[in-house]
Amino acid sequence: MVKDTHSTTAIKGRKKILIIAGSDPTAGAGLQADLKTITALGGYGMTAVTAVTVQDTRQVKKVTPLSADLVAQQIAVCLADMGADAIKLGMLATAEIVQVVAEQLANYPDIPVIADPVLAGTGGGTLLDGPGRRAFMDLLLPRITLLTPNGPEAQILTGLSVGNRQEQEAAAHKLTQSGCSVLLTGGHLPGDPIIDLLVDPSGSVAPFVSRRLTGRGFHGTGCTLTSALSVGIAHGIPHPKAVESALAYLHRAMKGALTLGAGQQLLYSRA
Ligand code: PXL
Repeated sequence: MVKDTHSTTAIKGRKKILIIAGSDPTAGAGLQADLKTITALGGYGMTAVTAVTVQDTRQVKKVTPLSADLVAQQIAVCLADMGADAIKLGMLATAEIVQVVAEQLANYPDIPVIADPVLAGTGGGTLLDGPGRRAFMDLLLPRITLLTPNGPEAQILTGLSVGNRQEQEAAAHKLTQSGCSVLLTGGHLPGDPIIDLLVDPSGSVAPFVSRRLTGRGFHGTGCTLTSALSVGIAHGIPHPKAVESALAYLHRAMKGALTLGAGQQLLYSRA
């Protein structure tokens, strides 16, 4: 009898995560960073590509969104055939893509959604346009389980200034009003240590304190942190513990960062 080598691979304990994000050819950010992180942490990542960027370690040179219909189809086939324990959102590029992502997610209300509101690249370039930002707030935010903005992103999404710890907390509270938990990272605020704040819709606030790592600038920190979080949440780990583990992974990847190009360093960690 011929042994079936295709259908027997168990993924017991290995969580499936659908990544909906853009491509970064340096593989430092975007869906490549997401896949590397999820794989390193023992998950299985699937990808629905939203856009192709052309960038090196210094700057974003070009951004080309895919058609919203193509994005919707990638999501639909993965979820119908394979299912997912969590969905991780990164760069969404346009209002049309935001809308079809919201429509697809509405078919799977029980899957947790962890979202990095990617608005601009670390190397410049608009990664979600103005109408996309409004659609994100109106259509997607209410469906998100945990949102992970940095200071500038929170500032744009709320219209509030995020220049100090009190403002960071106020902006996070405002974002939770649509029902999601928020991890508002503090790396853009001056000083050492960095304080990231986890705020949930009930109003509870948990600070996470880390030493600031210096270097030539790190590419893909938001993608890596959010993907690591999505693995913890796929396992059903409570948010504070998932944040602690994801930050530990992020710091390992920052400490192991590689200097491969002329610009920012690329995060690297095997686990
Ligand atoms: O780090 C945010 C980000 C997300 N996704 C893509 C990117 C970037 C930053 O450059 O290129 C595709």
